[in-house]
Amino acid sequence: TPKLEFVGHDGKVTLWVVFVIMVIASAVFAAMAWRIPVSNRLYHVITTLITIFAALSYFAMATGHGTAVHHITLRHQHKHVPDTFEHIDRQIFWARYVDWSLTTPLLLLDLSLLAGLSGAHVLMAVIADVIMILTGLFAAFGSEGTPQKWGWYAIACISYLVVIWHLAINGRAQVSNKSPKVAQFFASIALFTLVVWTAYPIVWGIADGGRIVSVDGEIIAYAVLDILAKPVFGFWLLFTHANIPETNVGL
Ligand code: RET
Repeated sequence: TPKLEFVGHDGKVTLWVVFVIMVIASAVFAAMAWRIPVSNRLYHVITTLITIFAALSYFAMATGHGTAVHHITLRHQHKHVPDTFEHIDRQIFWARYVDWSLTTPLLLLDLSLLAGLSGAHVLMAVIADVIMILTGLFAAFGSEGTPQKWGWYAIACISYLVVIWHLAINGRAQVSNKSPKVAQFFASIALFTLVVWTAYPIVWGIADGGRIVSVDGEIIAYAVLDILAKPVFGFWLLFTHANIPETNVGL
C-alpha cells in the first residue's frame, strides 16, 4: 500500500481563509477603481483580475478540485538482496499552475507599465514567465528519479532569470526616464516582488520536489507568499498610484 501525502485539516482551513482574503481584496480593488476616472483604471483592472483568478483557484483547491494524485515510486538499492520499492501518493494542486500562468503575466504587466517597458521587453518577459510556470508544472508531475524532473525545474529557473533580467535590468533603465518618485517606487516594489517570487522555487524545491515538507506545510507556505504577491502587492500599487499621478500610463 502506498504512503499517502494528502491535504489535512490545517491545509483545508488555510485554503478557505486565502479564498476569502482574495474575494475581499477583489471587491476592494474594484471599489477603488469606481472612485476614479476610467482613463486611470488600468492598474486597477489588472490587479483586480489577479485576485479574482486567485480566488477561483483557491475555491477549486478548498473544495477538493484542481488537484491530482502523483504516484511516486522510489527504488531502494541494496547489496546482495533484490531492490525494494517504496510507493508514495502525493497530492499535487495543479490549479496553482493555472492560476500562476494567468496571474504572473498580469503582475509583470503591472510592473512593466509602471516602468514604461517597451512592447518587445514586455512580451519577452511574459513569454519567459509562462515557460517558467508550464515547465514548473512538468517538473511537478515528472516521474521521480528521472533526469527530466529536475531538468524541467532547471529550465523553469533559467526562465525565471530571463524574467528578472527584463524587469530588473531593463525596467530600471526605462523607469529612470520617469519622475524620481516613480523611479523610487518602482525600485521598492520591484525589490519586494523579487524577494517574494524567489521564495516560490525554494518552497517548490523542498515541498513539491523534495517532499521534505508535508502537503499542509506546502499549502501554508504558498498561502503566505500568495497573500504577499497579490493582495499586499496590489494594495501597495493602487494606493501609491492614487498618490503619485505620474504613475499614470495613459493607456
Ligand atoms: C516554480 C517551480 C519551478 C522553478 C520556478 C518556479 C517559480 C515560480 C514563481 C511563481 C510565482 C508565483 C506568484 C504567484 C502569485 O501569487 C514554478 C515554482 C522558478 C516565481 C507570484
